Amino acid sequence: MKFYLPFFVVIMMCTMLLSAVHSEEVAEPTLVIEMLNKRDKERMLYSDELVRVEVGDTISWVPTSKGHNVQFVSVPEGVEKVKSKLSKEFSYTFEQEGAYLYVCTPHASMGMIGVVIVGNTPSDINLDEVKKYKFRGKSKKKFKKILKSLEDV
Ligand SMILES: [Cu+2]
Repeated sequence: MKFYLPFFVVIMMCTMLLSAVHSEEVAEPTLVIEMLNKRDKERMLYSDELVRVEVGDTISWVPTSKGHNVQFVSVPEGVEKVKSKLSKEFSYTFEQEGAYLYVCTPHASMGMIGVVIVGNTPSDINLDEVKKYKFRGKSKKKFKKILKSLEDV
């Protein structure tokens, strides 16, 4: 029996390790947003420019077209402004209520921007701050459009 003991210990450790890895697996996304070069007459865009999710929900941005990413530019206090890698899928789980404004780094002035509202009371948190963000180029108009449709979301 003594001979087998280390073997069992190894097996047990492997099992524990495997279950630990398993429990850290990323949850299925609540929502998928595509990063696109073109849709109808529009160029460089996210398939959903304004979405509302709940705390704990996960969004996956998928690189349907290459050369895009996600960069948070205005977020609730205490949240890290993450920046994803170009042409790679990016998943983010929203742990804090509020408004999140993000851009595609290479196309930030070409209208490739998006807003995520987390929870139901964003105006009390940081929406006013998000609204102050200054865009250039085509994104100015796009941002106005997004803010206008905010009332309907
Ligand atoms: Cu882009």
